[in-house]
Amino acid sequence: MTIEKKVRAYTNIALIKYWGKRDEAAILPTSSSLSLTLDAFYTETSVAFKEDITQDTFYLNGVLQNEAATQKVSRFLKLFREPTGIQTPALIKSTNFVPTAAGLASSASGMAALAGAANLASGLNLPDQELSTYARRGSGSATRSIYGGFVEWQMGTSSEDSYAVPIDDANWDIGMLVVVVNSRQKEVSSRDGMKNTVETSPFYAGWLESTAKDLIEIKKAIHSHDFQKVGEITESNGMKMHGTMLGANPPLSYWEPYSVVAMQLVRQLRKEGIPCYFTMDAGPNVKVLCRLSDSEKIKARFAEVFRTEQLIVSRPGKGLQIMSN
Ligand code: 2P0
Repeated sequence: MTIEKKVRAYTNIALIKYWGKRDEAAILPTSSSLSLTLDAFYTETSVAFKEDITQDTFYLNGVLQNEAATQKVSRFLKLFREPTGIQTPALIKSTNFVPTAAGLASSASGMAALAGAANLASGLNLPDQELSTYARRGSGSATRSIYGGFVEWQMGTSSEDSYAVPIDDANWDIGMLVVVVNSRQKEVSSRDGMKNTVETSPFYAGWLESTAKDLIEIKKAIHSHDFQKVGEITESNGMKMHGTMLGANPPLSYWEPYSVVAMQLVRQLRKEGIPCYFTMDAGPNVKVLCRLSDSEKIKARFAEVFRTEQLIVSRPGKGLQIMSN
């Protein structure tokens, strides 16, 4: 008998970015990072070890997945099988809850939900901090999705101490507008993009030095609820990460024309006295950090340029949730 519980994990957006590994296999980062968990985008996953199936079987959004996708899950489940001795095949059911047309299916929420469900089903019952090191082995950004609000992923010194730490519950008039510029699958995965950047960008040493300072400053700003400072550091840190990519060989850029349009609109809104700041990840979409109380006003201005289905406002999200079946 295994306990089949659904676990929900929310995605997160980094304000201080993770962009590079020092150990590819263990997914150990070259720097610490810090994110905001969002409640508008999440994944729900259940894992059940079953005697009546012959091999691991993975359904995503109700669709049986092929061997490659299933193998990725099986590789991850090995982390839970090894310490428990469980050999039984697993039935994994996962659903991504992403507003229509957003195309923001995320490895952060996906791997964090899988880690949470496997933790219950295997009976390993790791505490959250240790569970975050397991989620990390699936995908770096998943480390941070174990917790809600502002979360730091400490780079650590080894696989055991490279984990997430909750910093603040973000329950102080913080929100994010996600501007979906393009929901197509990206051409260069973040895994490949960051590897190439670490190996070839002459700006990388400067990035490491600068992001370490940004992390210290943003934590101070979060603790004093200084929204402007949090926003300024976020915008600057994201741009510096994209700067390292432009310096890579071959150069890498995830921006599209409408990404720049969105960034310019953020700057214009600031000129008009509405505090908001942008960040971008390994794709063309723009995330606007704002006061939750300003979010509808900001969304209305973006709606003059973008379709409303491209604009999703989110509040801060919670940590892993065990759902009642
Ligand atoms: C982040 N990104 O901190 C950064 C900023 C994208 C840009 O984490 O190779 O899917 O699985 O560890 O976590 C996206 O990379 O990469 C990411 P892997 P992941 O959110």
